[in-house]
Amino acid sequence: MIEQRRILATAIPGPKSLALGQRKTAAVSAAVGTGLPVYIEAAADGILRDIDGNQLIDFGSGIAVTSVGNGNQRIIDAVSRQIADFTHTCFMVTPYEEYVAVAEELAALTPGDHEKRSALFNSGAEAVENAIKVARSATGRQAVVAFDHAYHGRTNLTMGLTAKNMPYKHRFGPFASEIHRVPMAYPYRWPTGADRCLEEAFEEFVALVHAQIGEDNTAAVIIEPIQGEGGFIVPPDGFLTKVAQYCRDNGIVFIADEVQSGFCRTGDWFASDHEGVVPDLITTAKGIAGGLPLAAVTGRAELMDAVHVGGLGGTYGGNPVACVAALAAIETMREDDLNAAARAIEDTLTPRLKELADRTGRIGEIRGRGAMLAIELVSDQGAKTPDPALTAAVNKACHARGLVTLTCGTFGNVFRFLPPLTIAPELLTEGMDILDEAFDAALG
Ligand code: PLZ
Repeated sequence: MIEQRRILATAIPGPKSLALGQRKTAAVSAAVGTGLPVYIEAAADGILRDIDGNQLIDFGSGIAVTSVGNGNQRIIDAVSRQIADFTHTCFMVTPYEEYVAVAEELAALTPGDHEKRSALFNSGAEAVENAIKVARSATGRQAVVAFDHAYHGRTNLTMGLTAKNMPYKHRFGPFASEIHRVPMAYPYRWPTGADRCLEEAFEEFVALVHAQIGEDNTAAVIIEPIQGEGGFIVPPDGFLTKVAQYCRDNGIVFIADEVQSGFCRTGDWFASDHEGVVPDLITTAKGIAGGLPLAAVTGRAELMDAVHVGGLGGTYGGNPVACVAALAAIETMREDDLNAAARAIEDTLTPRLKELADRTGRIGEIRGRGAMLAIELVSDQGAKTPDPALTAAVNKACHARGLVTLTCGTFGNVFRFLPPLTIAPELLTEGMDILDEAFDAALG
């Protein structure tokens, strides 16, 4: 077991990581970037240990994946047992219980008490693609509505749904047709002010679908209940409810992409739970299986069963090793009440972020829920001018001090916090001390 403390044994990155970096350059496509190029050899709970003996505090969870803690013992045990039993048959060829058990858990945990079905896949993007396939097949309609600042993946269809050009879409077109974009309810940057955001964003959405697409042509509306890569944008309370109701009234499938926000991250099982929204389809991945590749589409039985037999699948989707990891992760979330843990993380971080905002005057907004929190950095609070340079400098200063941090946002000016939900409180506090230092260093 790795001791839960930060150790700086060398400069970051250290000599062994730098040497591996050279091998990487010679062997791995330059297109695959690395945010903090220390090479990891072991991890436990809130600490990652690199090959130079540095121990870093994990505020990223591998982008919201290792929510149940790095090196979770339940997952190690379940996966070890499963690997010894069998690793693969392909569920479409000869099925196994673990896949069915994950689908049962998804039916029980996702919002709504209607009859549900699931299909399992390997990545978030694949889940999103399949949710769109289900919506189109079930409705016989083609158009899909996505929001400004959305992120849904890097495959062709999901690139089209994703809003941001760099680095996701640049030079990768043409993109799939029948994707329409509408403004996101982004209170901090709503042109007429946060107070008017809810009503006006909803009105614009309705008007746009009516005038430019036609309700009857619209198969699905897809939204992240809290946007992830786009900047941890939280729509005003009531927005998701209104959009979901509008979809219901117009026979449109409402898809919540909870790939990043799901599985206790926000202090609820799903971010949709916060205002009691019941999506028709919900996509999950990341935190579902503690680091093993698994994703799912879960939704109304009449939609999921509308697709012809054999219409959904894939060689590895719902791999048994990934499935037992998911069952172990879900058991951990339930037994150890990781929703409460996520809320406790919010309670620890928020006052520190408020202090930092007051002290520096460079934080335009603190937002998010549970252990999905972010600060938006600006050079001028009045003009709300995004400050991607400061964001990058703070990020770099955190890395140099052994804190693994991530940025995001359409304008590259959002600093996000996604620690494992099991992280020790002392590491959280130490991480916040480092963030303070990093701001001081970056602001000179
Ligand atoms: N939907 C809401 O957040 C993945 C992307 C990192 P995959 N987000 C991290 C990167 O730069 O590639 C994500 C998400 C939401 C879909 C996805 C896609 O999930 O498992 O990366 O395909």
